[in-house]
Amino acid sequence: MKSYDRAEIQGMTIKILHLADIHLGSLAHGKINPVTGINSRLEDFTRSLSLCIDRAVSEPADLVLFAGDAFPDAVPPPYVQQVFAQQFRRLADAGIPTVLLIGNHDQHSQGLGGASLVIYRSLGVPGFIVGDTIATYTIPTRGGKVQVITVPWLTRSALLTRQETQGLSVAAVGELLLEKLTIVLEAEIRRLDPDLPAILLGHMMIDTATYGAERFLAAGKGFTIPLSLVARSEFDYVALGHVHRHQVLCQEPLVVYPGSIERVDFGEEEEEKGYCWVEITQKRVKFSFCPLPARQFRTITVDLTTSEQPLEDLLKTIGAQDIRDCIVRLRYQIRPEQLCQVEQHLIHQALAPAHTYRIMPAVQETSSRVSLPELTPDQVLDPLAALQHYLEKRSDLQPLQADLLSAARHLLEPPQGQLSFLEQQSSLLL
Ligand SMILES: [Mn+2]
Repeated sequence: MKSYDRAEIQGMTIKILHLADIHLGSLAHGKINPVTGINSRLEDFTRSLSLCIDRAVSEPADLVLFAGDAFPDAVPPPYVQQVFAQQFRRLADAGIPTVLLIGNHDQHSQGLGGASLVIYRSLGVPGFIVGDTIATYTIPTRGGKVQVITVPWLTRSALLTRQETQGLSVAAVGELLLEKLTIVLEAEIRRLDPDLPAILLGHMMIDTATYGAERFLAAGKGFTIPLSLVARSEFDYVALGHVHRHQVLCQEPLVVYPGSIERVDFGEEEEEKGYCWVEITQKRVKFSFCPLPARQFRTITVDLTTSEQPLEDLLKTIGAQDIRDCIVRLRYQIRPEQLCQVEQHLIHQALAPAHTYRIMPAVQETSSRVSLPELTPDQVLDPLAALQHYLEKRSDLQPLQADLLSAARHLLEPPQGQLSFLEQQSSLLL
């Protein structure tokens, strides 16, 4: 752990709120709130975000670090932009310095069209910094000065020229990108004032992280950064974004993903949601994860194929779950002949306490497929033998069996000296 000798720093504490992956405007699994006319999921995400801002304002925090992915994409509709601005404006009003980092979802087509958050720089919001490049900021706060290195989501166009990547495989480009990042980051680290606290704020995929839904959400394929590149003794805290599952990757220094503030999809069903509260005092970093009351997701899975009374069993399974106000998906396996026993309106009734739900029946296929005898390297079937085997199993084709076989023979084994039908076709192609 670093120690700070300057008198001005001794005894001071910098209180930081670190949040990430807001994804405001993810409307999946929502419904229109009849009272407000707003999608209930936007209200959920807004509530979680406002709880973060409430904490920052009431403590107050000396610095707020947002580690990227404000919206599902770089072109959020105005009413979603407005909600985001309304919340973050409260930080500006309270005089709390804030860094908004650019995540992969905030970038418009490989960074060419700017990013959704750059408007805050254009507006000149007091105390707001937009991190869309690798840069170091020395930020004066009520708790003293702090240095923040911003590393936004990196695309190859951020660090490499077209000539450098021409003809290279994706993996080779990734390696080159990592090489460049190492050099650029090293330069920033060497310029740090060792007497001031230093934080790395990055939107990135660290190689040791475990992840869920964002693997599928990622707009572009990114590359993975080794933990050793960011877990440097020069940093007091490494504030990350991108992975939606909260996790601490390293204790010394603390390398932390706060995770998303609301569940974005079922991939995050089991994850706790929240933000991080960090206090940096001379020689010491105090860290805590603060859970948020994010809406619950619930998957109910039941196999009814062996059930004597499928409807009763299904309703019993649903009844045993606490689904009130949850986003529910019900998956059940069933045989076709059981379908008439399952009254849909009763399932809907049972699921009514849920916030929203999806019913996903999987009807088990009963028509047995024609199976071929087990094939080994020694035992192979030529096409005619395979056809013969198939026709034997297909009683409905019995009357045609002889004709089909002779037609096949004609196709595959032409009279001496002639090309087969298949050979004729392939010679035409050549
Ligand atoms: Mn991301």
